Amino acid sequence: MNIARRRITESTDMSDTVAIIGMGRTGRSVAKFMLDQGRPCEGFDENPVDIPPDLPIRLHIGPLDADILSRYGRIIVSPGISWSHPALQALRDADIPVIGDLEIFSEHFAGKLIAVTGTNGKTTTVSLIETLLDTLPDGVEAGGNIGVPMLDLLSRNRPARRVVLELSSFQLERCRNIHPQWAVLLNLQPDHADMHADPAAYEAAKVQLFANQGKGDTAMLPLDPAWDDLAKKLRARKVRVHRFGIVEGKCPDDGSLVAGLEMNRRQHLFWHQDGKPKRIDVGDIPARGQHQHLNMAVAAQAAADFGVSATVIREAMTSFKGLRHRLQYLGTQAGHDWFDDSKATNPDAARAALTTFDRVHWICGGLSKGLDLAPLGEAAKKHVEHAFVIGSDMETFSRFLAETGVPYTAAGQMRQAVTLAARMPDALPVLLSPAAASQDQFRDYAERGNAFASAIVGLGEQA
Ligand code: UMA
Repeated sequence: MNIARRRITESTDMSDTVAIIGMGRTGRSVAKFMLDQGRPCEGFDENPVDIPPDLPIRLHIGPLDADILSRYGRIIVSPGISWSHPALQALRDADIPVIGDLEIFSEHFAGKLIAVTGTNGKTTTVSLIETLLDTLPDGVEAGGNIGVPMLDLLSRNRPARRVVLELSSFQLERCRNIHPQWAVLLNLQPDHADMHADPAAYEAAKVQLFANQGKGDTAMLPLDPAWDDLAKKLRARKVRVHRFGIVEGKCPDDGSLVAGLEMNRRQHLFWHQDGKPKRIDVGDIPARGQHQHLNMAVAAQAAADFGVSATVIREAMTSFKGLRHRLQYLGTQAGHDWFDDSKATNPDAARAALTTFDRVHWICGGLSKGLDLAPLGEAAKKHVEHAFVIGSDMETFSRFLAETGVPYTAAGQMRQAVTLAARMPDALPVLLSPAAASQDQFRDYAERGNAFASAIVGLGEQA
């Protein structure tokens, strides 16, 4: 198909109209923003959708057609539609720009942008940054992958002057012009392998975060040597580069590590403020897990860089109990402590959760997205007493557990897994940390976590 030629000969002129692909939260937010800007819009979706009556746009339901889309002046696509969808690929092959809402946000936002990406821990970090920066006179608004579509933040009567965005690789890969004043890449683990062409494409999308940074901007990168090259390139562009991570003993004086965890006899979370390290004893932090503490150190550094006082940061860190479905303590029932880490949708997140326990009963499984479970092996062997497998990829998980030598039961459904775990004769905690996506049995990870919690409540009712 020669899209370019068809575009020229096509008689209907849609060059002033915006094509919005995907009419979920993002699509509806883009439509509202564009209509407010006086741009006519039409919506495209491959599934039937309900559009609110205050969004007067023409809808096209059905398979996406690159030829039709190529007639529109701008094509804005939602993050959940694969970048390699044949229609999007055909458009890009014909040099027709396809962008996401982040590109439009970056065109219009004139305030200070703090951007957070990474495979795991984004929402915790963004939520904490939001809490901390909200104590400043201009406050802050949070949006992006965290749930509030980013253009909604600009549609308000008084647009935010400071915004913190949680950005997924899908949002980053369809944007070229993002320019955050403060940006962090938390970590990069294999995930969303099903949605990206290859791991290199996933990494390229995440690194896009820093592409337009320059003098006066801050980039925060993990201490891992894998990021040394990027750090060097950014420094050459006069970007202020912070590294964060875990250090044995005290953090070095030379500024090479600005935030993270000090592993002394007692562990400390630290960040730098006014040129000096500030510390909190990890024992004073209610949230569990080294990975959570690292995210908290990053948030503390962001807050310090934007002028939040050390006292406020300290108060926030020592009262933060963690977010729902992220290693959340649900209480004691049937002689066990129960922890909901339903948000652990990939092996690395589950590994981080397992390592925060000495021994644990582990509820795992779901949609494994083709991810390799092997990196979980050591943690499973060391920390799991017995595993209960749920979800559609039970065979994959069962094979992995058998090969690792971890005793397991194929439970199938959440309620069954909870009932079986409750009957274990010891008093070990029970952890739901699936290492897999939820959409085989649930709408999303939140619904999976809620099903876990209600099954635990059900135990009390049976007793
Ligand atoms: N659709 C198609 N064709 C497809 C796929 C989807 O037409 O091939 C249509 C669907 O029928 C639906 C619409 O696209 O009507 C949905 O678009 P979407 O999946 O982009 O969902 P939104 O409601 O716009 O939500 C998106 C993010 N979703 C994804 O990236 C999958 C939300 O992140 C985000 O909060 C929201 O924008 C606001 O910015 C959620 C998420 O699961 C939390 N993110 C992933 C994650 O965290 O792992 C990346």
